[in-house]
Formats: sequence, structure tokens, C-alpha cells
Amino acid sequence: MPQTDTILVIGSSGQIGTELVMNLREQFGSSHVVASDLKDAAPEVMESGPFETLDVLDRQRLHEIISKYKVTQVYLLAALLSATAEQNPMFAWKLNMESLFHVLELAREGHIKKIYWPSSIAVFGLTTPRDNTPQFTSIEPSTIYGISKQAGERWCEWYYKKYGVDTRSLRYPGLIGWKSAPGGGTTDYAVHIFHEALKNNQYTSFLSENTMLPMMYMPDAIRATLEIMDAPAEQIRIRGGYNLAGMSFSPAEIAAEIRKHRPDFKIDYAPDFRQQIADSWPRSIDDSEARNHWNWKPEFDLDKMTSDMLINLSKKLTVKL
Ligand code: NAD
Ligand code: AKB
Repeated sequence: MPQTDTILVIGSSGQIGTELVMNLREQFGSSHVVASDLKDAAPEVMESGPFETLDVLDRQRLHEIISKYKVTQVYLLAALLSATAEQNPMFAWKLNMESLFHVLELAREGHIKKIYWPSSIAVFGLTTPRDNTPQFTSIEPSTIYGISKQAGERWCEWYYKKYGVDTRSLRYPGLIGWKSAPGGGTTDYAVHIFHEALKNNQYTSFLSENTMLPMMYMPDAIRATLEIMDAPAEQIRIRGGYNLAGMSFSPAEIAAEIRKHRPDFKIDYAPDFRQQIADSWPRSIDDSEARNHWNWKPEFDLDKMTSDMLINLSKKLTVKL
């Protein structure tokens, strides 16, 4: 990346943004990575480089920030996630789509060179094969969040084909990390369970015992994001959203894994409205295209992720493992 490139991360105070900004600053230099969000970010983000308060729905303000810093790349992370979106569908549609339109249009007008916009396993629906879900398959999402991701993928590809806008996108599975809290998704239980295991040795899961979902440890997700953005344009042959896989497990399986470190840990189950969302998503993902096109390879499986989560989270929470 040439020295003159500057990155704007929109939604930098969320689960992914908190970690992504720090990684981008390490790689590209703090002054070249501008964090922005409605709310203040974690202290490490606020203190290590520029931060701008931004409502991404305010196109004028977004344009001002892009001009002020001569931004060339945008990572658009602001969105309502699956569970929150189901409870506020009209606003979710507005936020998830208008934010993307603002960024795509600013790119079409020549203000930005490259866009990262995350999609999700939520693009898939009840007519999709649930095991080893392929890249190209039936895509009929049944949540507002999934519909917004499906539409966003199509818009990203359309701007690429029509105007040559360099859009890149990954269909993240549920993401698990110890540095930041999840923001209203169906896969959030897989983060909550670690906090509750360390604090109370007990967790009540809002998904049922055998609900298998695709998941990924945050270091893998951040690396995949940086790798797809760094890859030469000709290697990016899918402009909608690449399937991306790390691991798959159910609440019962992750509880068993945690018990290897905390033998007294107990789990029970009280499925709520999120169960129906989870039941419409794949159990596992085939990410051959990402592996073949730009050499993607995950590092963390369930065993390795669980050990790393427990070690780091126990230090952060100052709880004995
Ligand atoms: P998050 O909810 O943790 O963070 C989103 C951030 O956006 C928040 O800090 C919020 O304050 C900010 N935001 C909301 N409205 C805004 C607005 N109008 N203007 C500016 N900022 C605003 O979400 P996340 O988990 O970090 O996810 C980021 C992106 O990745 C989303 O598009 C999400 O759909 C996608 N994704 C996440 C996961 C996951 O497991 N975390 C999985 C698949 C896809
Ligand atoms: C959610 O559960 O909504 C997200 C996702 C998989 O997109 N974590």
C-alpha cells in the first residue's frame, strides 16, 4: 500500500472495529487509520490515533471526514446485527443499506479507492444446504439482517462491475474474541459463555444444546480481512462476499471444551427468538473459493481458540483460570 493511503473505519467502537483499528494502525501507522463511530471507542483506540464522532447516515459529515483526512480506503462496519435487526426491522434496513450506499457513491464519485464491507453467513436461509454450504447456492435469507447482507453483496458487485469500484467482502461466521463485546447477534452466546464460565461457572444458553453454527476466532477474522484487502485485485474474483470458515460447534460442544479447563462449569438451555434465526443458518461452510483465490487458511480450531480465550479473558477479568 502506498504511504499516501489513509483508512477510515466506520463503526470502530464495535466488536470487530475495536480489534481491527489496532491491527490496521500497527500495519499502516496510527495517523493513517481514522476511527469513527457514534460512540467513543475503547481507550486504546481513542488514545492511539485519530477518532471522529460520526453518524454514517449523515452523508455530508462522512464526506467532510473523508476530505479532511484524504481517506482512500473505507472499512464500513456500522450495522444492526441479526437479533437487534429483527426487533427494529425498518431502522435496520435503513442503517445497513444507506450506510453502504453513502460509501459506494463516494467511491463512484472518486473520493475513495477501496471499500471493505462485511457480509455474513446470515445471507443463507432455509433453502440452503446446511452442511458444508457452498459459495454459490440457494440464497433465501429469512431475517432482515440477512436480506440486507444479500442485497449489500449484490450492490457491491454491481458497483464493481458498473463503475469499477474496488469492493471486497467476507461472509463472516460468528466471531469470538476476548478484547471486545459482541453487538446484538445470534452467535453472541459463544462469547457470553466464556465470560459467564469465568465469573460464575454457569451459563444459560439462548440457543439449544445441539445448535451447530459456523464460528471463527477474532485473530483469524482480522487476518482474513487484512489479507483480502491486501490481495492483488485480479485475485478477487468474487465481489459480493466470500464464504469464510474457521470452525463449527454447538453450545454443548463448546461447554465440553470449556470443562476441560474448568471441570465444574455447568450449562443449561433456554432457547429464545434467536433459536429460529440460528435454525435458518448453515451448520458449516465450504470456503474453497477464498482458499483458492487468495490463499485463505484459518489457524484456530475449537480447542486452540478455547484455550486462548480462557487464558486472555481470565487475565482481562482478573479471574483465576
Ligand atoms: P457491533 O454491533 O459490535 O459494532 C457496530 C458499531 O457500529 C458499533 O460500535 C455502533 O456504535 C456503530 N454504529 C451503529 N450505528 C452507527 C451509525 N449510524 N454511524 C456510525 N457508527 C454506527 O458489530 P460488529 O460485530 O463489530 O460487526 C461489524 C460488521 O461485521 C457488521 O456489518 C456485521 O454485520 C458484520 N459481521 C459481524 C459478525 C460478528 O460475529 N461480529 C459476523 C458477521 C458479520
Ligand atoms: C450475528 O449473529 O448476527 C452475527 C453474524 C453471524 O452475522 N454474529
